[in-house]
Parts: sequence; C-alpha cells; structure tokens
Amino acid sequence: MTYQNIIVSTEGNIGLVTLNRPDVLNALNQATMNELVDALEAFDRNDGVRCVVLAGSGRAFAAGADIREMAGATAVEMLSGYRFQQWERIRQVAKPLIAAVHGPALGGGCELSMLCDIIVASETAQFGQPEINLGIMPGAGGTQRLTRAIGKYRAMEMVLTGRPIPARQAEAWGLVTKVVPPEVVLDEAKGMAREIAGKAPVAVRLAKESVLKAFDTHLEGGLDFERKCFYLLFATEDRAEGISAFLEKRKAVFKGR
Ligand code: CO8
Repeated sequence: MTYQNIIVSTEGNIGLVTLNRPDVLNALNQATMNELVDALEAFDRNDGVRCVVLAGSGRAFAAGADIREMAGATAVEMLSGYRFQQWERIRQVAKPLIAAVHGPALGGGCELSMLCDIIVASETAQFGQPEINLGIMPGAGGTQRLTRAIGKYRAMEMVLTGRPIPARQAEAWGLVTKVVPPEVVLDEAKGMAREIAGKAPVAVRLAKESVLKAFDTHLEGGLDFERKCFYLLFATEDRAEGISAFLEKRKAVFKGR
C-alpha cells in the first residue's frame, strides 16, 4: 500500500508512523485510518521491528475524527461502514505502541493516543474529548479507556464538558507517562521505544497482553493469565539467554525465540 496520509519509516528496530494531514490538524478520516492500520499491521508482522512510535506532523497529534467526513453520515452509514473495525485492529497489534503527543489530541485523536500502550507528551499537548460540543459523544474508547486511566469523576468532567486538559494535568491524572519540552518529545518516545526494543520480544509481547488483560478481567482471571504467560516464557531461548547473561555479567542478546 502506498500512503498519502501518513509517513512510515524505521530507525534500527523501531518503527515510526507520522500522521500527515497537517492542514486539518491530522483529522482522522477513513483513508488515514486505513493507512494507519495497514502500516501498524505491517510493522507487527515485521520481525525487524520491535516497538512502534506514533506521532503527528504540524501543530497537532490529531484533532479527532474528520468532522467534514462525518458531517453527512447517517447512523446506518456509521454502523455499516465498519469504521470501528480499524480501531479494533489497532487494538490487536501485539507490539508496543508509543504515542508521542504534541499539540491537540482531541476526540478520536485522544482515543488514538489511548490505544497506544505508553503516552509521552510535549508540554504543548492537550488531551480532550470534545465530542459533546458536536452533539455526539466519544465512540472509539473515550468513555472506557479514559475512565480506566483517570477514574470516573475526572473522565466524567472531561466527557461532559468537552474541556481539554493540558499535558501536566494529564500527567498528574495518570494519562501520560512523561511530559517533556516540545523539541524532545519525539526523541524521548524513540528512546523509550529503543529501550523496549532491546528486551526479549516474546516477553514484551506477553507482558503487554497481560497488562491489557487487567482492563477486561477480574483479578483472579488476570493473575491466572499472567501466571500462564510467565510459565510460557520459560520455554523461550531468550529466557535462557537473559538469565545466563545476568549470571555471566554481560549484556543479553535477545532473538525473539
Ligand atoms: N476534522 C476536520 N477538520 C478539522 C478538525 C477535525 N476534527 N480539527 C481541525 N480541523 C481543521 C479546521 O477545520 C481547519 O481547517 P480550515 O483551515 O480549512 O478551516 C484546520 O483544521 C485548522 O483548525 P482551526 O483553524 O480550527 O485551528 P485552531 O488552532 O483555531 O483550533 C482546535 C484548533 C481547537 C483543535 C480546533 O481545530 C477544533 O476544535 N477541532 C475539532 C476538535 C474536535 O471536535 N474533535 C472531535 C471530533 S469528533 C471525534 O473525534 C469522534 C471520534 C469517534 C471515533 C472515530 C469514529 C470513526
């Protein structure tokens, strides 16, 4: 697939995807979402890539779903257009995704950042679910992932008032991992991606899956799932390498086996 709305590249063993519709603050139209899913799935299948960074070009991460594209849509078109399948497919990406957010991450843009596993934010970032101002509500996880991340009362305020919060507030509320100056946000996210890319890939994959399990299961089921993943990792060559390297006081070289 050739991409018109995103820029895709690799740096060593990390993948980079940049939303590239700066004139409309990277509004997420269908074409962009299709390209994004295609690129992320391609990275997921690529053994040479171990972690992916997602960023926006211009002055925003993404200002939400493309309002112009949604303007004429009927309920039946929204339902039958399979728009949310794209979001589900991103949810299924097994490799870690790191959002590097600067400027507005609003509506679907905020939801897209929350589909990532880690959010690194620039001091200029703003997170919000302003759909209520359009007479609609979040539709791609804004009432669910946001509530799980920051709690009912704060999520309720954001979703019902539509008011965005600045990066520092998002950090204080637990939505954002780290806030850094705008000029280093991408480097910070890439640095984190490189660090994760140096770990044992199968362990990273199962650890991601296990953490996500905490959101959709009760404690006992989650602990059970975690334990089984833990046992499974004892069947990997990387486990033997990791433990030998520690005992031999050298750096482990993981192969994803
Ligand atoms: N869709 C389409 N175009 C947009 C969007 C958007 N979401 N956001 C900004 N733009 C366009 C503007 O229309 C403008 O275009 P033009 O120059 O042609 O007029 C250009 O981007 C620049 O925007 P502004 O001039 O408005 O820039 P400002 O700096 O003045 O304001 C804001 C920045 C505050 C971010 C403002 O643009 C804004 O409020 N944008 C809309 C934010 C919003 O409401 N987002 C939620 C959209 S609904 C949604 O995301 C639902 C998700 C559901 C899941 C997905 C289902 C498929």
